[in-house]
Amino acid sequence: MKDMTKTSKFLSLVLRHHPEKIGVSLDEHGWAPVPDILAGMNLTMEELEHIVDADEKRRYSFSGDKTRIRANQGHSIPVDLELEQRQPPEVLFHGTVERFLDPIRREGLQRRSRQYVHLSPDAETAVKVGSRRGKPVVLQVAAGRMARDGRAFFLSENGVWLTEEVPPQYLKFD
Ligand code: HQG
Repeated sequence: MKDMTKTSKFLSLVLRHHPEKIGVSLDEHGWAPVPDILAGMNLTMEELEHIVDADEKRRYSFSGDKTRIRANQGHSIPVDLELEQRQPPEVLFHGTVERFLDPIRREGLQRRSRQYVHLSPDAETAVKVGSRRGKPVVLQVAAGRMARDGRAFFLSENGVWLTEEVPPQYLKFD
């Protein structure tokens, strides 16, 4: 089977940000019809199944009957993933880089182009997230305290914690 990394990245782009690039539309819950993805990306069903199954972060899910596919998190387009609010652990982690620290100290973590701020359940995962942009810096998030203060948390299908913003008073920078 051909190397699917590039194809998987393009699938993320389509399912999270730009379905129109291949003429696909997502429904309100983020689902795209599988036949449209296969045609638009020139893939066989076997290749698409391979991308979904081999993905180390479990970025994608098929519907039960495999007629639809969606990204499990990371969207910039507004979709309702129908996630239930969940009680987070006391501490969550966010991987970032030095150059963002000043604005983060001032404004807290903002979702930027995405629908939510993404938080990791452990420091190792946060290191990987931060490393995408340079030398990683890991911040601790007082998620338990945020939840007690009435802020909503959601857990994506693939284990990423999501929340709308993290004001600076809930962040630990060392
Ligand atoms: C930073 C990947 C300045 C934030 C990952 C981050 C994750 C601020 C960047 C998922 C800021 C946004 C999401 C502020 C936050 N001022 N910078 N106030 N608040 N930032 O890519 O969390 O491989 O949208 O620290 O593994 O890096 O794509 O978010 O550096 O799970 O599946 O602004 O994407 O998953 O960047 O990554 P992103 P993220 P995939």
